[in-house]
Amino acid sequence: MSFPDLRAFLDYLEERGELARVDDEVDPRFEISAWIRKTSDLGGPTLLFNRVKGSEMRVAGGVFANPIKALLALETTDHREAVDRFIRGLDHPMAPVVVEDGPCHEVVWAGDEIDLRRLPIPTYSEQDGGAFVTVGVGVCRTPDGTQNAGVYRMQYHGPRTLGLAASPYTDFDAIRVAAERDGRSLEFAVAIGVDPVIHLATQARVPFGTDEFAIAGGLRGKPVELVSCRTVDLLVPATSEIVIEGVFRPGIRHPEGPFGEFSGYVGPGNDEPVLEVSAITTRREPIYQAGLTGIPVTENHVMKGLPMEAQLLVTLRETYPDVTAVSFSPEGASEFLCVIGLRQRYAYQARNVILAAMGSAGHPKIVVVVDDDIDVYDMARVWWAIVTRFQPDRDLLVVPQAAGGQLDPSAPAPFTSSLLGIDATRPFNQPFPEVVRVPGVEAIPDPRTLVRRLEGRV
Ligand SMILES: Cc1cc2nc3c(=O)[nH]c(=O)nc-3n(C[C@H](O)[C@H](O)[C@H](O)COP(=O)(O)O)c2cc1C
Ligand SMILES: [Mn+2]
Repeated sequence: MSFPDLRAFLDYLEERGELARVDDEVDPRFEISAWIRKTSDLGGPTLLFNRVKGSEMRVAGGVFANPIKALLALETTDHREAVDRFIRGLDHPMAPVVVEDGPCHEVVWAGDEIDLRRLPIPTYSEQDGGAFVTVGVGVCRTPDGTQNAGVYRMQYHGPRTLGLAASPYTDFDAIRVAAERDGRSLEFAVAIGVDPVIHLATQARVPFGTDEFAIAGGLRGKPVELVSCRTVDLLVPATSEIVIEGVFRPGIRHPEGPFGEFSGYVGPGNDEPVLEVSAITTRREPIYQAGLTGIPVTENHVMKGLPMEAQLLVTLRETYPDVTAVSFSPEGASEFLCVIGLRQRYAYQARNVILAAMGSAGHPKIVVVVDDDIDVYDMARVWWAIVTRFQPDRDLLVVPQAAGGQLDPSAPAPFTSSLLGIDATRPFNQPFPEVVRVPGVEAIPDPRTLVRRLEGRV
């Protein structure tokens, strides 16, 4: 099975008790984000807002409110299985196919109808500079014509203009900077409300020139269907709920931000490029997809974690096949902290693995390596390994200044950070006390399933 669109995933979540419908009217200014904040903090359901102030459209929020949703997007509830599936998708990309027409063109706004105020674009955090499109899939072309897709926040500036802030680590930024250097305009399209697998595919830190829709195809086991945009030479998922098309003209800037960031702090405002909107198309009765970014855990962290884990595992294994697992846990904002499992084969191997991870495209700030008996997804066990297998004077690596530190308030300068490596593996081939074991734990059922629930209790 694969999800043809966002709606199919929302149905799938509902069947599993992972979706709640909110019938009371909600305000796109802070109220949608307050609901998403609450459900994210409780590990609760995805939300479908049926009545949104000032808009005809429904809004889905918290589609990735907690880590289980990313696993469900890959149709499993097992983290390891989800990573394996992701790696298979990366290994077997499937080129998208172009179809003649698609639901995203059911409604085409013409002339004066093209007005971003008709979209229920939320304002999320108190300190935000305005309303932001936060989980649209932004599509453009590399100079050789390959499509590139990623998620970049876009601020509402006016009825036909949006600002975009992309970090220098993204392919999009490299593409835009090159276009501007050559004095060329850059065509761009944003697809809002897509199959969740497409969202995940955009978050793998894959090499420049990789078509993220092909990775999505590999993940789905079925090519993504794309349709041609109306006013730009780009292809977008045919079943997108809403598509915004436009162009970035060279040299145009407008103040953008501030914005409540994935680090959990307010990110500064800057002069940023501006998208001139040339078309907006939607499905019939479209569902706008909202997404919160803020203190972990939010959907921003959940969308990033799993794809980054799969990609770094593949990258590290090319040199170190003894690496068994990688986690970018939400506790570390899914970017700052990386835990790596290793089946040691020679002395000090963990340290080389730490350096390789520090040099990877995810730019982690803290890298911990543990033996492969430690579950890297279980921070309680990771801490246990650190406190019992790691000696600060012997097993600590500090790299003074390196690229990294994206939106880390402790960083001395933007995109600069010192890096920390923690070798929490047992010294190779040296005596070490045996780990305590309780026989037969594997055979015991989950006692939580045996609890008798009383009506009305959570
Ligand atoms: C919800 C969400 C919001 C994001 N917002 C931004 C953003 O505003 N700017 C940015 O540079 N990256 C942002 N990212 C990360 C990029 O989408 C990610 O690095 C992606 O791989 C970039 O793709 P590219 O390298 O092909 O351009 C966001 C990710 C998520 C999940
Ligand atoms: Mn890319």
